[in-house]
Amino acid sequence: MIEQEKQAYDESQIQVLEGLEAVRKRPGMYIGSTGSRGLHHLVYEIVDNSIDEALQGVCKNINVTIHVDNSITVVDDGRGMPVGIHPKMGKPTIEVIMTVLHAGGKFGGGGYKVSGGLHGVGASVVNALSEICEVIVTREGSIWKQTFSRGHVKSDFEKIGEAEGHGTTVHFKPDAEIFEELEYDYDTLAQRLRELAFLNKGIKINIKDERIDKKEEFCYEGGIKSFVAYLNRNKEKLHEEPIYVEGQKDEYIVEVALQYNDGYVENLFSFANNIDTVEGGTHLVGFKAALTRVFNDYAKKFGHLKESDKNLSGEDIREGLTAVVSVKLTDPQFEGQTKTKLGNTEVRSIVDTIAGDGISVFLEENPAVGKIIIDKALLAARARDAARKARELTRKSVLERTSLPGKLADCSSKDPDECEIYLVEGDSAGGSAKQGRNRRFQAILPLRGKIMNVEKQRLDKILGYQEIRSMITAFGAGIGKDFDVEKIRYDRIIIMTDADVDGAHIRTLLLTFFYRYMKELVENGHVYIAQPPLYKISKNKKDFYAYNDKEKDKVLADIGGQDNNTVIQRYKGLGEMDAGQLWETTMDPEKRTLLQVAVEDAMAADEIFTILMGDKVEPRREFITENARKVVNLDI
Ligand code: 28F
Repeated sequence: MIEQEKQAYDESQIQVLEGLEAVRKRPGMYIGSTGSRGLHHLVYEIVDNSIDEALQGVCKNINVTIHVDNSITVVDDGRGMPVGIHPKMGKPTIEVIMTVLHAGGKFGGGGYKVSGGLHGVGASVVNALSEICEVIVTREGSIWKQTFSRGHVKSDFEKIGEAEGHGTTVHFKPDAEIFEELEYDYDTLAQRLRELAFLNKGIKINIKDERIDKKEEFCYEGGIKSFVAYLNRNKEKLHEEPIYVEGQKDEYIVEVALQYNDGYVENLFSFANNIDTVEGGTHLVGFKAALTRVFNDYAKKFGHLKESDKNLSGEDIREGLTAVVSVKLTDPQFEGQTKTKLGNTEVRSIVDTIAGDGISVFLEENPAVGKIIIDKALLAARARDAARKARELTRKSVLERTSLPGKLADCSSKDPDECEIYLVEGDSAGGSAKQGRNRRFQAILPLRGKIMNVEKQRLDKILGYQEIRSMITAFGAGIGKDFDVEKIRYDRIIIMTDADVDGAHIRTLLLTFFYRYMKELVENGHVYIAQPPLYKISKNKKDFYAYNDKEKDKVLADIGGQDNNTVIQRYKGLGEMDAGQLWETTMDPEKRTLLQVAVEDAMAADEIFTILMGDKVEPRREFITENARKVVNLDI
């Protein structure tokens, strides 16, 4: 009998080592990447265990500390990990949790595990990928400790003292053998911790950075209602308080919060078990269906819409809407390309019913707010009709092919994969670009004057603008909800503007337009920014180009310093370069550098565009001051 048990123990031991070795061999499989993302993911895995405790109502405080050596400590005041011997494994439960892959799920024993990072793999993965990992548990009057390294036990589980209270502390230092990037970014962690505090009302989450002596506390009694208020903080609100609905059916907890602003974009964010469901899913479908139905019923009932009128479309009703939908369920099914789409079919009707009932009660009780929202949706419907007509015209002209914009110098190749289009500020630079280009695969579209600020206009107005129409027809992929990135005629869309304030402004306007109306263009990495040189340095009939001050100094050093024969020209605009120079410095694929435009996430992008292009001056000043380094010469 004893023999047998011993054998079982050995087998499980072997499995354990194999399990965590697998994690070290292919870390990407467990935490997504070994870059900065994966590094931050380790923190989320540990914090998720604390959040699970909080969701059971037995933990109120979570503290996260970034230490000077970029190690992390997470402390919670939950019950503390169990300190007994694990009955099946015959060793301390803490050791099992820390060294057995997926222990959290497997040993759950009916435990209510709803939290979980994208990969939901738990503390053992963090242990496997850390050079130091220490666990301290306080419960039942004692303090217990065990330490690990790279998945292996380093010191046995032992009692190290006595104390009142209860809770778990995990301290870890990511393994330099595994991670390419070891430095934690305060803002990245703070943003996710703030989000978790919004998504789990009442929990107090502290973050402290000992490297820079910075700290913040996140605690929102209002939960996602506060989240929506926060998302709208830089916008003009149409009603004071966000609408908030919560409800539960069986094991499903549903919360929605929404508030309208005077803008034209919809900002919907959905979460399942605290995971950002970027691809949406059944919870979002249920919410949208409820919103459309309830507002149409309301509009008819109160005479804003006649019985014979056509219904308002979902899109019209969502214009200017900021909303958060959050569901918690025991067995979430994640689907989609990035496993961020909630698939549970039963969730659709549950959210539909709870959200629908709640919102109609709100409207009955707040008819003034209801009217404001309906009025806006009616305007949106009218504008959308006008936009559809305008769009049909643009689409027809695309089909006819005769009417590519007159100013476009198209390329001869028709293979989108090799084609690129330069959007060039001004006719004169446009002229040089046309002369200098490789006409086989490079198209040039000069843009004259200013591009309109699409953040302040509805689509019908935007479509009336010639420069915008030129881009739509040239790209050939439609706009707005018709936009189909597969139809794009150029793989690379390259913005080429002067390196001055106006150039930066035009660039921001174009990026705003692309992000709001051709989002996949940005998301799929089709948008680039050309990098024209800042200086030309000439000496003894030879020309050198420098793209920043540092390079200029290097060039000067390389050519033996500055003397009477040296001429340094600082380019003020593209127009100062002739066709040959423009090709050589900025357009020749062999020599140029392009900056590819990327967006980290929708929430951050919306914030940036709202601040940079919106009406409020104060947040813009703040943003530019705070991000001065990031937005060099992006002067709005
Ligand atoms: C800093 C990171 O990991 N906190 C945790 C608990 C509490 C329990 C627990 C954790 C039970 C069956 C596995 C205590 N008492 N913070 C944390 N706090 N894990 S992790 O249980 C582990 C599971 O198998 C806990 C009663 N039930 C659960």
